Amino acid sequence: MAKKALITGITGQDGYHLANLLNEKGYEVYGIIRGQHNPKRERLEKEQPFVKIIEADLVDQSSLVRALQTAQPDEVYNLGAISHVGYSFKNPQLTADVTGKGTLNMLEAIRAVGGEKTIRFYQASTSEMFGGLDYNRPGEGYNEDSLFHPRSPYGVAKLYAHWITKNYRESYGIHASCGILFNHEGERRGVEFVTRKISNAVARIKLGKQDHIELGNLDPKRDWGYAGDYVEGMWLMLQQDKPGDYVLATGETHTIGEFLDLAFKEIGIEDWKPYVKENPDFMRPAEVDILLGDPTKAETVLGWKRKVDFPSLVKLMVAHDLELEASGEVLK
Ligand code: NAP
Ligand code: G4F
Repeated sequence: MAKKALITGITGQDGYHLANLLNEKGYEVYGIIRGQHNPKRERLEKEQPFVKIIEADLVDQSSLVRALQTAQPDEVYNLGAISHVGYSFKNPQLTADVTGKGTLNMLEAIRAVGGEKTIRFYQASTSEMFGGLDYNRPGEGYNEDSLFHPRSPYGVAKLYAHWITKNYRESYGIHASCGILFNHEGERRGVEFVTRKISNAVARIKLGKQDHIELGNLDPKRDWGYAGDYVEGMWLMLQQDKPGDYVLATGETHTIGEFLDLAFKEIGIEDWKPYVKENPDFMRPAEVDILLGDPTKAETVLGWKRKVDFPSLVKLMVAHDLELEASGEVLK
């Protein structure tokens, strides 16, 4: 019998990569789509016709119960969230409801269908929970034992989701694991995130479709990996005999300026400064200055290791956007 997986956030970056991975592994893949006319549904049906779509919403627990009854999954991957940090400052309550309490709704739905002993659960936790304050293993990278100090409504909501997942593991014996993932990017990254915003703008500048890019703070450092590598880690966590929490990261950190250096070099521009304007609209009320992860536990216990390095990541994103923009296809 093929294993069955239910993915929330199927229309997002990670949902796309994870659905492909599970399909390759022979899983029956179910994906939750929200909204009465979600424009991303058509793309999903076209690109990943193997996904069985279920309409539900993380804020509506009864819809999650029905989704579980329909899919009868062996594994649930909870990737759905308001995931943009800047947006979370503007919509903190919605972020708490979806990103925080949405996780509780799914865990309660698992209990409601009696799935505590049969369903394995993955929670998409985040390095944003650490907050980037360097009082904690300075220079070594955050690991599973590092202190949390979230710096945004998103980070706070994710920390609630993280702890409620651990609590349900301890209280009800659910095989529930949290992947504390550092930033991961790629050709499916939303254009509202800084790496994709840059790769897309660089492609458009090369093709004469735009003459500059407006960005916020260029100083923060991020531990950027490739999303395709990270979904493999999610899957590995649910294949372990015992549930646990794991950091997935590259162990390297780079500034946005370094990303700009490499991206503009791809189109033959050495000095990007004339093409970049500062726009305070993209600044945040509180910033996470530096994120650096220590993936030793995932490497040792799961045998996970990222494959795509930073220069290759930038290269693949710019190459993809050059092709996309040249084709005249609309960015979705
Ligand atoms: P993403 O591209 O922003 O996707 C978010 C997904 O959540 C979308 O499919 C979205 O659906 C869905 N969603 C939003 N509100 C929902 C609701 N009320 N009910 C059900 N689904 C809802 O995010 P991602 O980059 O793939 O990340 C996946 C998960 O990992 C997220 O939880 C994110 O917070 C977390 N994470 C990401 C990273 C990273 O670097 N990418 C790092 C650490 C953790 P629509 O398409 O309909 O909006
Ligand atoms: O690309 P970002 O929006 O990603 P951020 O805030 O690090 O969050 C992402 O990674 C987290 C994992 O650490 C995930 F949990 C979260 O869901 C999301 O996927 O911003 C990166 C940095 C920030 O310091 C931001 O202030 O880039 C800076 N930045 C500068 N100009 C900008 C911009 N960010 C965005 N989105 N847009 C700008 O114009």
